Amino acid sequence: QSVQIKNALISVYYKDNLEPIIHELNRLGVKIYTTGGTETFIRSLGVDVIAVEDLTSYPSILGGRVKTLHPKVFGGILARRNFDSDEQQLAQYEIPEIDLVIVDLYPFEETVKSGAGADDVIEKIDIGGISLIRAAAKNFKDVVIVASKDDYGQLENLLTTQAGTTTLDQRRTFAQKAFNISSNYDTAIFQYFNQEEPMPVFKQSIQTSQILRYGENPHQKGVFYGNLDAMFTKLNGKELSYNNLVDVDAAVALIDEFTEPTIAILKHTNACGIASRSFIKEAWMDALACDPVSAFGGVIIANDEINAETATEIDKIFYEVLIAPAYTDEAVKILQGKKNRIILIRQPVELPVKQFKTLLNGVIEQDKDAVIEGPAQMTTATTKQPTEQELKDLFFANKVVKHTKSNTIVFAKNSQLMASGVGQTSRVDSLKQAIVKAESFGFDLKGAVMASDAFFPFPDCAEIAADAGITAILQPGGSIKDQDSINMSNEKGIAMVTTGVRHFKH
Ligand code: 93A
Repeated sequence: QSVQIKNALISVYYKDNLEPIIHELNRLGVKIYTTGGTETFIRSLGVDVIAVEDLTSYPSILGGRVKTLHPKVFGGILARRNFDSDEQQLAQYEIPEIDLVIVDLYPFEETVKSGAGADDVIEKIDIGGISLIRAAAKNFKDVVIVASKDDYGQLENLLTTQAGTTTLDQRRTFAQKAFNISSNYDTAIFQYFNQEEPMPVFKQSIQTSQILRYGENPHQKGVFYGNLDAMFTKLNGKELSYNNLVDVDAAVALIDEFTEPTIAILKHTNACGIASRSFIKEAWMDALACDPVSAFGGVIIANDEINAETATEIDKIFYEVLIAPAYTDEAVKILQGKKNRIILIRQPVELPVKQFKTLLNGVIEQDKDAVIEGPAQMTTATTKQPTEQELKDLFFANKVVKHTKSNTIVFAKNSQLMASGVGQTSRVDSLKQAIVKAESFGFDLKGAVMASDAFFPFPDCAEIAADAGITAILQPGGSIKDQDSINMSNEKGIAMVTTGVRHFKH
């Protein structure tokens, strides 16, 4: 049912961005009730309001601790419209119906973060505001609740396009958001009081949540349980989507393998470009060169500060998310030019060491794959020993393999990804895909190395790789037919090392 907004109650801590809504409400002839500070602000815009004190005939008392907590306020929010006894009582006690509530709560978390003393923090536990939100959300059948500054734009839009009316669906969506806000608010208060160690797996606490625009596809709902604000500072762009989050997770895991300046570009959790260089700009240029086609719309991650010259280059392509530990001021200015691109500063935060996934009628848990084998763990199985450079590149390729979907084949040369074959149902297919990709982007595979996430059951991969120009291969080993692949490598005059560690990623 469509409801016309006639009376609004507005009580906001931060007054910014409210102005257009006030003018719109005023234009629509909506009567506005407000608390003290909000009253002053709205009057300063030249719009008339009714002070809550005049409605309740009570002043704000206890230093503001009790200002809206009164039946004359809550009655008008909670009364069921077209419900005889409720309407009678409203008339009897002279309570106006409130059909729109706008609240911006006391900034509790912000006050905690600012390092304020206990008394200040306690004073910032909002009681009246949270009650207004819960009451209005409970009565969403008749009342619109806007409990976040983020929704001002949407409200303003509704006010203008629907002439002050709202649909039941719209009110229910606002109510859902409002309960998300009130539950997160109370969780933050609980966390402040809670002296116990959080669950060891989730040091960063999964007790906060964020409703996502949708899940993997628009017809799937999605929620993130966790605290993204603890991990990233957003400099630009919209909210991370479900798919963004999945890719950002993969990007973070991959980049953490590298210590020298490195940039990776990911699509659908797989690297489509990565390079390590002495300077971050070179790393970007060589990561992009790997596959500039796939890079479009990707997630980019760097482990070093992004400077202006690197930002200028990155800015030339369309990407979804850029993550780095830092940016120079000039770089930020360049990157902020495109308003939809998400730019994040990554904060050093300890991550869970376990992984979970729902499966059948339960959940499976495992340790994250935290192992990476260096040259010391590589055993040469062939007559030919890999050169120093090949060993270095095998190490590089193995790190990429570990974070790429199985079955995986990765080609690398000079600490640059040349191509990979990802997620194929046979390893030979992955290898062939990698060869085609490398050639299509003009790479000469002569002298490049190859890493495989799992062993070779047949000598075909060694043969095809050697014929394509690969000079050193890394694989875990462990097949009963290992010797066939080793013999093939010897026959072709290339090196093969085994690591003993498989890196499946499904
Ligand atoms: O101290 S409170 O919990 N007691 C109340 O009754 C109450 N009613 C609204 N804080 C209360 N509020 C909060 O006041 C709102 O959530 C908002 O953050 C703030 C707005 O106050 P003012 O309009 O005086 O600036």
